Amino acid sequence: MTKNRALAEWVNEVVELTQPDTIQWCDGSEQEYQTLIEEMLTTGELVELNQQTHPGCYLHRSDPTDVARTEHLTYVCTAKSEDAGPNNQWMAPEEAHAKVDALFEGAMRGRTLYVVPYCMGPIDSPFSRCGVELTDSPYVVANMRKMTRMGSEALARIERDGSFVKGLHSLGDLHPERRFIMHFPEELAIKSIGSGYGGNALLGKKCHALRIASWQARQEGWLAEHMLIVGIENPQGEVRYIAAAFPSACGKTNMAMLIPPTQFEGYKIWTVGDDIAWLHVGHDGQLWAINPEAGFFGVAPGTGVETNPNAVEMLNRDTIFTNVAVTEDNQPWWEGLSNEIPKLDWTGKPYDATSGKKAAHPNSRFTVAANQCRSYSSMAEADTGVPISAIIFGGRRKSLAPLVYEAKSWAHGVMVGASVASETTAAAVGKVGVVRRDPMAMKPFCGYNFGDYWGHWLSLEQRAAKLPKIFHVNWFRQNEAGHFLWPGFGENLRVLQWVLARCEETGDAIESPIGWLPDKNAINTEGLAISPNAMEQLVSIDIPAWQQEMQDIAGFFEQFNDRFPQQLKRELDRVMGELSPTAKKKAANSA
Ligand code: SAT
Ligand code: MN
Repeated sequence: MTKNRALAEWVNEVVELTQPDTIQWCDGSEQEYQTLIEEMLTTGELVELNQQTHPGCYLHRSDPTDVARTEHLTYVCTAKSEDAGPNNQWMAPEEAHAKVDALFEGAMRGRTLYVVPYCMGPIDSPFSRCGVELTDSPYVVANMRKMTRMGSEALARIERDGSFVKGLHSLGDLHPERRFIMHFPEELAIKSIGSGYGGNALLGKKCHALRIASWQARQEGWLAEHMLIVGIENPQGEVRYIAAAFPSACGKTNMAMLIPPTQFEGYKIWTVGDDIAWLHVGHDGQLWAINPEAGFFGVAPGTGVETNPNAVEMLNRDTIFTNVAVTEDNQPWWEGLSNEIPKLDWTGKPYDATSGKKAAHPNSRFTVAANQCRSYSSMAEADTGVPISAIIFGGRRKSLAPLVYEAKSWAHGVMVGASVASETTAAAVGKVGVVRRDPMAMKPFCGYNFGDYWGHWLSLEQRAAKLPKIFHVNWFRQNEAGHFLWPGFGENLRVLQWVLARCEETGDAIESPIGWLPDKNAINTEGLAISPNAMEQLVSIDIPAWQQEMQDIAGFFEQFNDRFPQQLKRELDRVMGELSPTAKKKAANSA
């Protein structure tokens, strides 16, 4: 089945352990995909949607206890616990292997074991990395085919390179008490059992392309980040690329597919990726990014013709929906798509609109090949990746964080990224809307100690001559009445325009202790119904609140002890000093 000895031996070991009835080596062909779909239609794992309006579209209703990532069951298993850091749950590798292997024992009896070779990134790019997922879920195989370059070509590359990440997955009995997502970065291995949900089960995504890859990236001198990549073409035809990190379900897919406001004639947006970026230092000293994925696993609710018309259009065919509702005529439906009242809710029961419950699960998803998106960039397939002009960090914050500000230096930018906080969303199990620190939007995804990770970020300055500028944005600021101050969506291009102007040393800015804020009229608000008062609120800072915030950040950093880089400590002290008037006065007196 393969010339690669390590792969053949590992498959044999897994077969012995899990006892599947059949083994299927996946080639990634259309025919193979169609056969899988037909099998799942027979077993009920998929139901057919309206094939007239949505050809090739199917719905998967997951187990109701298996609808999001389970961070409390996700572990990083390094030999030393300090290497996983306080940002991860840790288990000793032997213990973790023993624990999950006991659950894998005989787990595939009566099932098929699918061998899924995949490549993260363009098949011939030197930046791409391969993996093999062994799974007993045909839903996972079908999703991996949309999300990655899966099949024969990936296997050929594995046989050429000789290396791959080993991912073992089984649905197990789907019981939350027997659900674990274990990462062994030192062995380049993943073992996941008891869940069929995207981030837990499509192992190429968060498990490989973020947790394992971030570890590999540190060793090899690059970065694996939770970032979208978008190209902005101006009327002169010049394209600049931005990479932006936001926590899950904060609108990365919408931003990656943004439609320019009507006033921005001649502007075009090119989608390179919506979730993950792998960044390398090029020979020219710039950061170059590839999107390791080949598809979108996006949040359905809130995706509508107003918020993301490109997405709505791409979802009209060849899409796998998970946990959405369906209409009277069997079309997929979710909150924010239309005013129609759906017939069935996400569990398949008749929907009662008076119940006050949502019809689609708030974390319901679509899986679709990236090339179905009208704005998909041809550069997404380029082996070199795209050069990054700016890095943006953002969170969901009702208050405090201004619409946008620019870090004063690379090291300051790393501190800004390290102190990102956001209100939690439905993408992970747990309470929604609580503020938590989510450094670089990587809290659930960094495969090693954040202290070391920030040190690695800082070290790029020695290795890259032309690093991008770093910014922080907050699209989610609210006024006292709880209304969003900024319209968001396509209008965010107005902010990106200032960001790019800053990169070209043209945008007007005012220095503040937390960074450079846009000058009063620096953001183009032409044609936008926004009051000068709201705009003022959006680009100003509340000093006492920021002093409190910096105290909080300092407290958060304390847990990283001696792994916390001194350079970040100096940045923190500098910002705190600038925020404190007494410190300023003292400095002035001594000058
Ligand atoms: O973890 S998933 O990839 O399923 C979704 C997300 O949290 O971004
Ligand atoms: Mn994500």
